[in-house]
Amino acid sequence: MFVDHVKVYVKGGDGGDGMVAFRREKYVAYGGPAGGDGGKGGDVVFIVDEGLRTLMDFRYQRHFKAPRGEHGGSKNKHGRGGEDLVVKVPPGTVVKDAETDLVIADLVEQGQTAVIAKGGRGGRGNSRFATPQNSAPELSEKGEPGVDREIVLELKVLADAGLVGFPSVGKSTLLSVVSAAKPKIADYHFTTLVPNLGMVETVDGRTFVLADLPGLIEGAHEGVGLGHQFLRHIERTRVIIHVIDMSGLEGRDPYDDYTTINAELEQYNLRLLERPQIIVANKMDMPDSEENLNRFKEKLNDETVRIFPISAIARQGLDDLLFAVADLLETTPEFPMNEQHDDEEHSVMYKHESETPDFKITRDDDGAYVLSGYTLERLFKMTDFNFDQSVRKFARQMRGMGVDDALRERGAQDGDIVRILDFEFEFIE
Ligand SMILES: Nc1nc2c(ncn2[C@@H]2O[C@H](COP(=O)(O)OP(=O)(O)OP(=O)(O)O)[C@@H](O)[C@H]2O)c(=O)[nH]1
Ligand SMILES: [Mg+2]
Repeated sequence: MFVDHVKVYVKGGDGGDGMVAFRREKYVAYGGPAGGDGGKGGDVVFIVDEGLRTLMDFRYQRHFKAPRGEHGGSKNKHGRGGEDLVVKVPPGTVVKDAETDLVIADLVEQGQTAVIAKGGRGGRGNSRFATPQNSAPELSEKGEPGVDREIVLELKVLADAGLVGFPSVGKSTLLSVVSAAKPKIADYHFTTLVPNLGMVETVDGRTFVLADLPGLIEGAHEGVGLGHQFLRHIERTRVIIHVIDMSGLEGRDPYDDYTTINAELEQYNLRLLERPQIIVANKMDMPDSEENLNRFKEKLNDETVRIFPISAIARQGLDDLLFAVADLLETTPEFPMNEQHDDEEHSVMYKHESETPDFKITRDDDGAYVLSGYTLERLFKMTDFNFDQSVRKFARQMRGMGVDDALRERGAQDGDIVRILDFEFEFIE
């Protein structure tokens, strides 16, 4: 089992801005407020799709932004909400916040969804701010910014297909030329000591996980060589790719290899032989291979068994082989596992509301006080500084949050510069 791992940026859509507008009717010079609200920004939503097995798609697309809400209009017309951006993930995907490492969602079951980045709400139009004291407010909110964050997707992967065969037949070489995996390759036996996994993508865009297993020898089922513990890994694969060295360079007969390995699989566990098997005749670039393959076919004497002649080293015959594996995987159900399932907690939705303070004060080199923090910045972004009333409202809200007191405590005095994002103003007592 290995962990597929990818970092992705997600952003919920910003809310649409609220509108400042007034009714204009015939014979009415100056009507009441009529600015509509902005629409809500779309959420970034992840949904489990059983058709996916890997996080491969995320290697090509790493930014996911939901659309923003429409701005409010005049005549109290509300902006339309942005549509949610729905992103498919394979079952078993754990979503973590890249910064805090906290789990945002644990996506297990087909169709399960989780909002990963919420869209901002729409800003309110000026109609909503009308009061008896202020019946014609020149005041509206901008849309709330959508949540944006870097996340890490993790997927624990089990192999779909496993490479089995004698040592040095070229299993690791094959894995290395059909995936990004970099297994150790050498001309001595038992080069591979632990299984390697790689993700394979066929030319027509299908993906599966391929395991390269340590070589098997006679007696493997009884614990000879490295075989035994790794036969367990084959138990979890749905298709077995039986790699045979056709060169005959090691002095063994390819057909004997074939029967010996199958006997091991059978003796280890009867059910292993129930798995569909694909035969790969490797090292076809060597002088005697063609002849050996013909002899192998004669001995096998079974026209229904498909054999894929390849040269892993020369990268020949690979596409057809991969198509066949992908086809077979599509029609092969999962096999029940003999061992217990990993005792991991499943189907729990974790939610961690961060307990960060509303704002933070730091000092810039030039002595300016810098205000930051999600809540405060959000308030700032929602303020339309074109309108005096909005600015005054923002000042009131800051005071309410305790910003003024905190600045005073830090030593701010009349006329000192205070900065929020790229905006500056003076501190006034
Ligand atoms: N001529 C030729 N040599 C190959 C080919 N594929 C692999 N080899 C060579 O065979 C040797 C063994 O290759 P590996 O990929 O390490 O074999 P393995 O099956 O993973 O071996 P173990 O990990 O020991 O079980 C290396 O020297 C490879 O270069 C091929 O298609 N043609
Ligand atoms: Mg190997």
